[in-house]
Amino acid sequence: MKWPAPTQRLDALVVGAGLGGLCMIHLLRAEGLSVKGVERAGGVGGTWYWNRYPGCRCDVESIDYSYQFSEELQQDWAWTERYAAQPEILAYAEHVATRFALHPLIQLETGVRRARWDDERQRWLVETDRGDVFDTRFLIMATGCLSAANTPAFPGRDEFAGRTFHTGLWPQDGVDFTGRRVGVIGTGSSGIQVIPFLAQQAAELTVFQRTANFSVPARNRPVDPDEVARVKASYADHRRRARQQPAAFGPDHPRHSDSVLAATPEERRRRFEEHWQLGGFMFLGAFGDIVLSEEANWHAAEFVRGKIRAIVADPATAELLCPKGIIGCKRLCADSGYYETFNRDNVRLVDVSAHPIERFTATGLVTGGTEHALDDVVFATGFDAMTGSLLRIDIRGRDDLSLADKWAAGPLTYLGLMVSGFPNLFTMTGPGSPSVLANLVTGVEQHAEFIRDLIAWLRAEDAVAVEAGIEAERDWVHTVNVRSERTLYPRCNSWYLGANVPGKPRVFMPYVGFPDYTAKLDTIRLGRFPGFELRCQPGRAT
Ligand code: N01
Repeated sequence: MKWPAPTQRLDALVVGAGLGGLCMIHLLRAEGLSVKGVERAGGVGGTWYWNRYPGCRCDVESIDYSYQFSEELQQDWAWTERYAAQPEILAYAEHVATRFALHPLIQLETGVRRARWDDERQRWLVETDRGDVFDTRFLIMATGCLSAANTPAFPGRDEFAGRTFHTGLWPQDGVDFTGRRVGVIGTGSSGIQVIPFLAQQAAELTVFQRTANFSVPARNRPVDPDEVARVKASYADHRRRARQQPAAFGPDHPRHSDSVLAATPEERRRRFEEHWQLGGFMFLGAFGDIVLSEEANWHAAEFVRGKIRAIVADPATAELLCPKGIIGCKRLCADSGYYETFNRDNVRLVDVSAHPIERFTATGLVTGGTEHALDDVVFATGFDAMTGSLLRIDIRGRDDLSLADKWAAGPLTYLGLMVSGFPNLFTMTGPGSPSVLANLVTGVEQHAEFIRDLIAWLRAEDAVAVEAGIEAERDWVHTVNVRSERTLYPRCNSWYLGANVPGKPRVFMPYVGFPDYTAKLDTIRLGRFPGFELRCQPGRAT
């Protein structure tokens, strides 16, 4: 397809104005680059713009889930809750965009359709759905890891006469479910957060569960002013210690390295109970081998199943809610009253593993030959994670190679940051980086700083393009695979593996090991970017 003439020339185009894009734009502007952001939403905030469903909140503590690039910002901003709710994080993103004067650089309601590398001019052409054609030296994809909503193609979906919603595309003005018969499909983190809220409003709530998930109470509460004062007195030190943690948060969380298997039954129970009370991800810190050994994992899983049986009054419902698999293999959920919700008279659990959803009708949906009458359906069916938001754009690198073809058997990157064959294209928190396995604000900031430094190096060398070397990419993909194989992660059907999207290659996408990754980036930076190859202006030697 022919390309129209460019409408704007830039040094850098950043796609996406979530927490990654905002930080990237800020850092590149400070380098003196002409930079612009495009964002398909009507405002900044990314994930936190779209996921407005009731109950949506972060599962990383607010003191950690925030930027560290500005000491003034982190001192001034005051979180109200231990785990911030969606409106507060969205307000934070807005505050950052205003405080650092980023709004004028961001074009909203603009989605990127296609991008093509022009090897002769060593520049990208990028076309949007608003008719812009950007001619840019650098193209930074800050499109998010969990931003391409996944709605399964259920037969007859269009026949349904009621209202439908996806948790990841929630209406801006909210939804009133009072007096309605509501169905929720999906019991991942989003489902587990929204279900208790829907249950309070709806006349009847039917939860369609395919796989039971492990969830630990989040134990959200207002922030403790003494704790905040302590952290703020030496925030830089808190951040430094957080970066040394497996998931880049909670440097003061109790974490044990001993084996479940070495503990007596009493000690196991005591430790699991203590960490259940701490809440959320902290449960997995009860012992050192919960996500490494299947036998150790079984004890942790069995403890949680015991909790579910104790909370849920109806034994048959409790059994259906008890997950069979490995705890922590899929992302552990953090809830506020999820299991308790099934003790309400207006809530019903339908197992769709035994009897999958056959089809929608005008008035509901059918499982195992039974029609469930519904007014509204909420899809909490997740995302085409990590690669979806990139592959929904037609991206073509050198020799017209498409990213979709390059990644046909799974994503290939160097450090999750660059792809060989795609010069000057950067993927923030891309597959092959710790991304979704660590605090994502720290992750995007780390990538924004690295991309800034890589571009500064390129400019200092008087080069015009940088690209991941093919060998560096191959070795890194191997490293990522070896890392995940040492864990229990590849042993379940998670979105980390793309297993939730029919036809998606089954490859474990994130890199396991945030602190090692940080050390690796530091070494690469100090060593003048081995694995990255520079190209000078045509006609000049490299
Ligand atoms: O999506 P999911 P999510 N028929 O993919 C079910 C982050 N997040 O939006 O498990 C029936 O986890 C599917 O069933 P199964 C967090 O990283 C964070 O909930 O595939 N059911 C599953 O139950 C999280 O992990 C926060 O068998 C179908 C559900 O839909 C990630 O986002 C909050 C189906 C999808 O679960 C994604 O979470 C929210 C079908 N055809 C999200 N297809 C916090 O910070 C899918 N399902 C707390």
